[in-house]
Amino acid sequence: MATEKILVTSALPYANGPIHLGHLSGAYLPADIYVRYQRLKGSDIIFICGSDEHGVPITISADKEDIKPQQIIDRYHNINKEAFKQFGMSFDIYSRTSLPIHHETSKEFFLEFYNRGLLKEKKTNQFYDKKAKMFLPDRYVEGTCPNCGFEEARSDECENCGTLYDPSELKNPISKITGEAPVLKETSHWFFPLGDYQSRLEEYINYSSDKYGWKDNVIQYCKGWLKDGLKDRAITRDLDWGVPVPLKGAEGKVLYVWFEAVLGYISASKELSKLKGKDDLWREYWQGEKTKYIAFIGKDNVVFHCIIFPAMLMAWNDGEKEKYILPQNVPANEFLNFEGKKFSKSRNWGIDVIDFLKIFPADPLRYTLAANLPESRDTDFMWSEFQARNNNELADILGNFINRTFTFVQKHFDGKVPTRHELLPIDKEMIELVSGYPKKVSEFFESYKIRDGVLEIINLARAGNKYFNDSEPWKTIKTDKERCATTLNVSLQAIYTLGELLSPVVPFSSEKIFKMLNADLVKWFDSGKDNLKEGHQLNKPEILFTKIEDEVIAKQKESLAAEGAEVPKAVEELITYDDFMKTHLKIAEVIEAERVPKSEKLLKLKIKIGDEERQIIAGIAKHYSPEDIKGKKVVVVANLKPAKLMGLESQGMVLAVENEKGELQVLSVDNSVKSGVRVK
Ligand code: B3M
Ligand code: ZN
Repeated sequence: MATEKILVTSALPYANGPIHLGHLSGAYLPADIYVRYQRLKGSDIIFICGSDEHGVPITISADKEDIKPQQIIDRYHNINKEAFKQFGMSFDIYSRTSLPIHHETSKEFFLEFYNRGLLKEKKTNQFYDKKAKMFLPDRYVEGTCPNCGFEEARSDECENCGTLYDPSELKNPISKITGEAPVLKETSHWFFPLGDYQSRLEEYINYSSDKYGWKDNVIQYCKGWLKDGLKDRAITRDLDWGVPVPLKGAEGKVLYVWFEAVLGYISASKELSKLKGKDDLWREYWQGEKTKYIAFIGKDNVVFHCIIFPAMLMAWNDGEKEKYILPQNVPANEFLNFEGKKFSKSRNWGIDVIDFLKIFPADPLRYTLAANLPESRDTDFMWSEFQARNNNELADILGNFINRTFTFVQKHFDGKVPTRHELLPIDKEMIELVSGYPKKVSEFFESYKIRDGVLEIINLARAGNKYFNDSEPWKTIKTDKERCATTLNVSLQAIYTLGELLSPVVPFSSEKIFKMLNADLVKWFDSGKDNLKEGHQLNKPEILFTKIEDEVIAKQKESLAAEGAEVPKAVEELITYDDFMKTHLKIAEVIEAERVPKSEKLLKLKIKIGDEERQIIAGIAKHYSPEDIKGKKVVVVANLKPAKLMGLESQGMVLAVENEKGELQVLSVDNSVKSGVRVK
């Protein structure tokens, strides 16, 4: 059987911020597990990713910080590249769309379509901000959705009801740059005739989803788009950051970021080829008829990967040049939420990968995310689950089985693989179970059920533990050394298999297991056989997983509570006097204060608002000792819904400001003001 050629891409993250755990669950970890598994199988595979460095998300981030887009992309490209590396992503290349090779590739596609007369130039009316003297990209305009009345709709698309409309239909538009009402001004753009590909796309999606088992969520999403009928799509924008439109008279216009970002997969593959010294290598994957192309993405990117990108490739393929293959499968995931809520940068809700890995090793995170991938519905990352999966599954089941076996062999068999003697039914069952595992897990992975595959592997560790217990080697070592040797031999072979099957999931720990086994990995389907020879010398065992203490988790939850609750809203909206009066700000006297145990940030305060006593949990412990704050007259929000912080009820909020050094100062008044007085 010829080795299979596989091309795998993961969505190119925008280089406008650090990636968080949600990104990993969507498009990266499942892809990495799949690719590592395929490599073990012996497949000829390349794994492509890189930063998406154009488009409005980048310019918005640059505007916010008042720096150049280039500085933004340099910063986040490096941060994200490093985060992926520490997380163990095994990309063959992590490229960037600002590279010349990408600009050339994108222009080549545009010009191919343009020269063949495929593109239509159309005059459109676009929002223009007179004060900022610029055309406003979609995301810079907000208004009321003409369909559902949602008030924060974008200029051409409503996030609430999903409707796409013409900007002229948006009600009460406002420029996000100046806050003024923009005017519609004529500009011209090039349109890709997406509608012309409707029936071929339907055929492609029906055929591939049927033949290759596309996920239901993906099919439904595509059908929704196709049902509405595809229309021409503008593939240029008035913007000064991006790939310039390669035509005379098109100054100030760039290619629409999504038109070129998907081509980033191709240009990154070209760069990889250059680095390998074989300039045409990329063609073997992108233009080899027998290659299968799998695109891993999150659900918000489905339309671009299942409809627009395939249509672009079909359009290219209608020409004279060498033809590209289309995605064979697009196993898009749903979203991962964080402790019950959406990840949110502005509300400081969630945790970035780079920060997470400063505190915990990558493998427990990989395992926890893998065991909970949002493959068919949204799932949650919970700190408590992370701790439980690490402590109860990785440390207690897997780590324990391996550690016990190794320690026993060191102690009683000189660290050499013991001889296998007569097999009893219990041994035979275990051997049979182990030998069937590579196939079993492979079936899950091949059908992109990564989560089920991972959970299945941990079942093998469970079975190994049980086998060890039921065989009671600590007894048989005294009564029947041959029996004991057999048990350990079978256990070690199972550990070998486990180490290999786990290698795509927890690669760092798998490497340690193989170091302990003093052995190399074999091809995936050989890993269930007896791979360790009798008498083979093992290395000393090392600890694979350390338990995570309650305090460590409590600290994470606490900083989340403190941050998630206190970040101010970025956009200043005007409110009426009545709105303001809804907030009851009152003077309160702090009568008692103490630290919250196990927390660095929180103080438990007893306060009096007039005659009324209350408890407030305040995130000020780093800046105020209990003595500092006691006796002060502070300003509190008196009608805030009670909330729990570290299990303690907080009945209100103490107001504070941050100075330049990041120190908090509680707002207070002198003693002449009576407690209970309202601030207005
Ligand atoms: N950068 C959107 C995202 O990060 C976009 C993906 C591009 S894939 C070619 O969700
Ligand atoms: Zn709407």
